[in-house]
Amino acid sequence: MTTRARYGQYINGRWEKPSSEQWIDVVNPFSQENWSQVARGSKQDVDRAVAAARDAFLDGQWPAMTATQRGALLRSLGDRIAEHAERLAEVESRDNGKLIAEMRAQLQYAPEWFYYFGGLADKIEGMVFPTDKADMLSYAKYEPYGVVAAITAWNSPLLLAAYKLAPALAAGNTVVLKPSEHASVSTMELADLFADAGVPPGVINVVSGYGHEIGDALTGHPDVAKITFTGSEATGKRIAGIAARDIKPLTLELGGKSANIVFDDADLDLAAVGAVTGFLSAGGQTCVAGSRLLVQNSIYDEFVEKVVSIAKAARLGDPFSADTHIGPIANEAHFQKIIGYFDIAKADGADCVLGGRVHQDSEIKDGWFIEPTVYTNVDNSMRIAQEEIFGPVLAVLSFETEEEAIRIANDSRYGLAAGVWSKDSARALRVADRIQAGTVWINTYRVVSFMTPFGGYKASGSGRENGAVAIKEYLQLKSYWIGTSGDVSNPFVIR
Ligand code: TXE
Repeated sequence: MTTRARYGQYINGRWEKPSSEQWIDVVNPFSQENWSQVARGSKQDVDRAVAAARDAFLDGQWPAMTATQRGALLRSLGDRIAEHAERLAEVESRDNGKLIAEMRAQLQYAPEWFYYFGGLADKIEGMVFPTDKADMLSYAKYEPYGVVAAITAWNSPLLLAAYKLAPALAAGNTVVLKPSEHASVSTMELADLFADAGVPPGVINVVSGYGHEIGDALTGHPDVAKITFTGSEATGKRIAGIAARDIKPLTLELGGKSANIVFDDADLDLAAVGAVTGFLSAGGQTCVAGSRLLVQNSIYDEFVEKVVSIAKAARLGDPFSADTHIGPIANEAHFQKIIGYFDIAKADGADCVLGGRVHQDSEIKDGWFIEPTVYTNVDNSMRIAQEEIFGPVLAVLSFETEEEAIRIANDSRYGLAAGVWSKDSARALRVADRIQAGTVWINTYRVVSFMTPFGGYKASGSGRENGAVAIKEYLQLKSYWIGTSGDVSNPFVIR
């Protein structure tokens, strides 16, 4: 895989050095080698990127394109991503330590966002209203906002970028995209494909750098008209403060503490795999992690045993090896955060029945590895049941009745997703209806699609990504009145 020693920032269709002339080392979480550098962006770089996006929105090739031409351009970008999927997946694995199998699946899937929203670009229909006023015509049409600031997290950089870029561009906006400082390279490699796909200069700009150094400059920039963000609740709140101050529309996806509920009438073998999917896929570094497992009392011991026996067999190792189930934690700060929860769980009185420690293995010399960890006898008020750990850590709770399961599941500040396992479909639907979450999976877990809306209730976020509704996040409605009678006789009374 060929990568560059240094990645500048992609502004107005050109690669530019950061004005600070400073760089951030890119670390491989498995080998802990520095393998590249990305620009440490500054306010000046953000200002240049936003100016390029503003100019591209107002004038030139982009606003001159029809929606049909924009759609074709998006499909062409999807094709370029499909051609380079393997290489982009390798870059992501090297950058964030997630399994090559996972990143390959994501990159092979990402083009669908560009095909789907490319197809939608020229199907954004306005409306004509009936009117109670004689000699008036009233209609409305959707218009793009202008410059969109799109900020992504390190766990799935390009899939998250696709969630944002495809609808934002289909709607006719221009974009300044900022990947996480922990995994920027794949987004930079993506930028290399823009010109070839026919994206005019300035329509998509990519700036890199530390969120705490350039985040406010980007979200608070007066020429940024809309913000879309995936990341932590703390950063989401900060951005929401800026959006409130500046009256900017906002789409937020902030992770969660999703409940995976297993009833005693479930197919327990299937549910056990679902429970492991919930907390171990992507090493738990996924916003939809089913990190709270709620198990009905009558099957509690039997079910925990099943989950532990699958989790115990998970192989930790090189994310590029086909045998590996769990790769390293993506970065050192995050590794330390997860480890911190072991003491918290102990102090709160949870029982650790698996893991609870850093993984030691003579074959893995470096790498930030944490063993699959399962806590039982967890009370929902404990911090491991309330806080997003974002690692391979499961809190198992018990419940007696349906009512109790619903109460515990909803006793969370978050509401991104949930799972319900039961062979009784009436029960499963009844419970799903009462769960306060943006997605509920029944007898399955961690399924997403470009066609199905995704987003959070409560502190998990606002707005929706994916599905046709997502394009509305990037559009505003303009109403028109046309007087056909020529009567403007009384200027002092509303008509
Ligand atoms: O998030 P941050 P981090 C959760 C997870 C994880 C925790 C911290 O619990 O342990 O967040 O991860 C940019 N203005 N999730 O530190 O800081 C930053 O540069 C604008 C859940 O990586 O929120 C990066 O591009 N932007 C999540 C992005 O925000 C700012 C996925 C996310 O980083 C900024 C990842 C600012 N002031 C972590 N400060 C999910 N929803 O799936 C930082 N950023």
